[in-house]
Amino acid sequence: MKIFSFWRSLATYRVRIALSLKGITPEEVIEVNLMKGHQRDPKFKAVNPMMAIPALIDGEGPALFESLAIIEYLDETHPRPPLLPTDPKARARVRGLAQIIACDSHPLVVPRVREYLAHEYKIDEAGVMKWAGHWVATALGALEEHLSHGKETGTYCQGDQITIADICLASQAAGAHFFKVDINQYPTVKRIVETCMKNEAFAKAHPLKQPGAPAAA
Ligand SMILES: N[C@@H](CCC(=O)N[C@@H](CS)C(=O)NCC(=O)O)C(=O)O
Repeated sequence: MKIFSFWRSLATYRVRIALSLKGITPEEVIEVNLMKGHQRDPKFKAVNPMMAIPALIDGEGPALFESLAIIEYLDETHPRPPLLPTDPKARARVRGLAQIIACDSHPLVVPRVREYLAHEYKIDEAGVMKWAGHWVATALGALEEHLSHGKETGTYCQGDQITIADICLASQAAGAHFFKVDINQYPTVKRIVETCMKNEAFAKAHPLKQPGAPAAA
């Protein structure tokens, strides 16, 4: 298995957590340096035409793309431990929580969007940070509502089982750190993330634990 990765990538962080939980170590980690624009290199564009990481190649390929699709592939091919509950309503809630993060919030703060705001609309760094912080905080507010009021919430987002929702929540917390959003405003989110981070699979996959990461960011 090969993964295209970069320390700061929140979407790749999600896949790294899933790999760790499943006990899978990819034979090759190929760095795509997002800070140097390497996602736009023709060689990588041939792997993922969206010019985004993660991408994962298992065996002969083809390259898989989109973190949630990759995580579900890993869950289907390596069923233990399961990352989705069995009950249909619980599965829908877990996917919904995950999609608030991966589909509603994260796409608004990725490098291509921040760079577009800066280059096309001449928004300065503080303005871009404000934009990103706004969308990260909006999702965290919705997640806090769901998690603090939902009777399905337990040790983790859905009862006492680690699911795709927890994986995404950990990535959202890392994004909150990068974009200076205070996670203390979201006590249930904070509690669940802190519980997740006690698990080695989450801790060792963290962006700041990856090769090339700065000591703090
Ligand atoms: N929805 C995608 C997001 C992929 C994505 O945008 N990844 C970011 C890094 S977290 C990226 O490679 N961005 C490149 C760019 O924006 O230029 C997923 O969940 O995999």
